[in-house]
Amino acid sequence: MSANKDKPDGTDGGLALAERTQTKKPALYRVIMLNDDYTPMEFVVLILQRFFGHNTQTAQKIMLHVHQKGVGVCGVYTYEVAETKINQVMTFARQNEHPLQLQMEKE
Ligand code: TYC
Repeated sequence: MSANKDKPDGTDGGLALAERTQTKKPALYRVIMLNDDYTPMEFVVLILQRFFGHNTQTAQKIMLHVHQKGVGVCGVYTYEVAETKINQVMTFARQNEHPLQLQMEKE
């Protein structure tokens, strides 16, 4: 069976669907963080470390990017993982009474 690596779109360009191994890659989604005037910078850095696995230096860089540009990417995931992370972070932010907003965006 083809490994489906013959063409950049992941198809092999010729074999019938039933004859080839189905290895279609899942769609990916960016988790986007939005700036606001109230959420403390340290809280945003903590979120980026705890929920998105960034080290302190990268987390500070992403936080400052969002603070200055208004929006930034926390990470890229499958739909279900992105949705779960957004729900977990928004819940944690609300528990701490911060208005932090995250959104999902297809890659
Ligand atoms: N702008 C916030 C402040 O000055 C910090 C902040 C950064 C808030 C990123 C949200 O997604 C955010 N305290």
